Amino acid sequence: MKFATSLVLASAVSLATAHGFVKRITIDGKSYGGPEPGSDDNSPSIIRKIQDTNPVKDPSSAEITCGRNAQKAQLSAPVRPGSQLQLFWDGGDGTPWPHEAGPILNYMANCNGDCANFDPATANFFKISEQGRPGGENGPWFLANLLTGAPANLTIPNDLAPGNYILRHELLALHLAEKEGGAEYYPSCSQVTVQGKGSNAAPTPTAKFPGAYSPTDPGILNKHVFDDGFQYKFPGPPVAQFATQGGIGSSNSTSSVPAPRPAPTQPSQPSGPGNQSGNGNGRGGDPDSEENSRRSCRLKKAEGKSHDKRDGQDHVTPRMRRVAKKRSSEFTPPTQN
Ligand SMILES: [Cu+2]
Repeated sequence: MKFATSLVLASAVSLATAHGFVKRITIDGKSYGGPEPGSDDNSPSIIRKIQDTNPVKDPSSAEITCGRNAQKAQLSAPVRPGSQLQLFWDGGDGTPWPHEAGPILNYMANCNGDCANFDPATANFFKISEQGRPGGENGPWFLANLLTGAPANLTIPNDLAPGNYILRHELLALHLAEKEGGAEYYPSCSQVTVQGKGSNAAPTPTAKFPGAYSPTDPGILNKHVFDDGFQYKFPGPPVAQFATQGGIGSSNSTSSVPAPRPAPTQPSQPSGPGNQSGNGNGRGGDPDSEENSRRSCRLKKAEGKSHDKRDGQDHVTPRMRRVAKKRSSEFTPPTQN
């Protein structure tokens, strides 16, 4: 009996493969591919290669900096203040990114020289943007856009001084965040060279990775993450402030980030300032819409065979939970005798 159980568990674990990695980045329309995780591909890239698509689970581990066993990359892509980047995630093995709940956070740090030889473990990272729920506290997360293959979006801050920088882009999946150690971190580092005439060479505040996050931060461990009206508090330092420049018309990078390219499905795109912080006043998409729920369940079904068996509650939306709860309370067990 016990033997049979562990056999089942073992086969379930062996099927757990895909979570995600950054496969490609476009910068002002120009595309830069990256290596497959764990591959032998050592061709020059701006994206630092990671070992596999699994999440980082411990924010105090060295992996929190740039991902699991991240390798240095040889290239650096030219950008300028205001450059628009699109980061395309892949679940591995041709599957889409699988998790819909959680924020997207973006940081940069000066390499003080060539990034190709830079160890970012001691770098001073400043946050350039953070994205929660474009439609407000009950709406879907920005992360849900990625389920469709749409990219994450960010803008190089106005006024950022020229130099070589590590860009630390991170998805923080919260589907298991009700339990300590449940949150999943997916950091991805790329190397960029900022050109132009920006003057801010030392944006503040800064933080280190590891160091910036604690496993008990309210944006990382939270029993209420799937409750109606949940107010999300982003982990890490506040977004660094940048001077207004160049006519994008905003005093900081939080609201200077342009609206992401429209995704083919929910959630709807943000349209005003504040939407990037996750504390928008709008009441946009309905997270409990039948369409969202169906889509999520379809996804769960489609990937259930190969994805993430360790994560028992993977892809379960609040609505799915409520429905399940209701069903079980309505269920009358048959009389036994
Ligand atoms: Cu995953």
